Amino acid sequence: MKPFFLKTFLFFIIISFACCKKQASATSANDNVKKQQTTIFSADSAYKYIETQVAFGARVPNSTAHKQCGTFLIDKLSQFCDTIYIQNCQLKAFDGTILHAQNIIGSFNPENKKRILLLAHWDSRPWCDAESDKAKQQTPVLGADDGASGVGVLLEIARCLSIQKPTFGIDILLTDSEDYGVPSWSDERDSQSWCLGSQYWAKNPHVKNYNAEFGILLDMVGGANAIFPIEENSQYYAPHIVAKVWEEAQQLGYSDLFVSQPFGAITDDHLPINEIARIPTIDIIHLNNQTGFPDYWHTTKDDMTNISKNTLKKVGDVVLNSIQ
Ligand code: AHN
Ligand code: ZN
Repeated sequence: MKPFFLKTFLFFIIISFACCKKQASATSANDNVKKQQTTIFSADSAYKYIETQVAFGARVPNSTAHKQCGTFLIDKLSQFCDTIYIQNCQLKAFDGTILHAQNIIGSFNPENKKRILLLAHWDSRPWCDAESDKAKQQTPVLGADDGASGVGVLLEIARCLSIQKPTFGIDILLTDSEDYGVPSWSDERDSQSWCLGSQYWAKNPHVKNYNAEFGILLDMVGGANAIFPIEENSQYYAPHIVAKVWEEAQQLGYSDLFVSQPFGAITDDHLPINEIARIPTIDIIHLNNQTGFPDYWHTTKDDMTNISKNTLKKVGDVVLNSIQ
């Protein structure tokens, strides 16, 4: 009896070990698959982040929608990043209005000296001054593309990075009060009236002596018919980053969007980052040689109907691949 018991006992021990081992290896294989799959940039997810921002209404500084959207963005970035910095400031607009502004920064590996900066503006413009119909000009811009699209792509990138942690530092800077520049009906032309939040950040970075190897600004990156030619200030200040990003796009087969043609120089958030913070920074922005900015730009038509998941996916892939 005894040897039989021993044999049965040993048999079960061996069988259970074999089962455990099999189970363990199956689990780890699953984990790998899951990890690879979940770090893929999801255009559906980016689209939802844009939809949520737009649902608050126009995010004009000092408005309720602006405040509510700020809370949403802080909440999302806190979910994905290692550290969050909130930079509250009062900025004076060209017309003397005091804007209660908020730059929001989410960081990965905040202690790492090697850093990359990704940015987009989250405010929307107080006036549809590109409308020909005067009655519509006082309406604020909903900014599905102009504001929400860049932020939506960056939130989705943050989600990807929270799953597959980068080995270096990444900062996601959501700038405020980019779009409070002098309206087109005014005779005044003041380039300093734009990009107030990024001007403030460049003079007062969230971390003392902040530096990054390079920066990428996303502005109007969701349009269905978007193309991204090479913006001239980007080429002037950061030619090596332009080359790297457009090359990455070509390798991914996205040269239909990332066209290797120069376009004029644009005043945008990358200017203070280049000129004041001295971080070589490019602007990925929807520009067209024939029409300039998209036709819905600074009009009541800048809503979700223009947003294309196809464009979001391509921009997301290019940026994610350019920072790896
Ligand atoms: C100017 O019109 C001077 N700059 C355009 C920057 C901008 C506004 N991007 C989106 N909205
Ligand atoms: Zn704008």
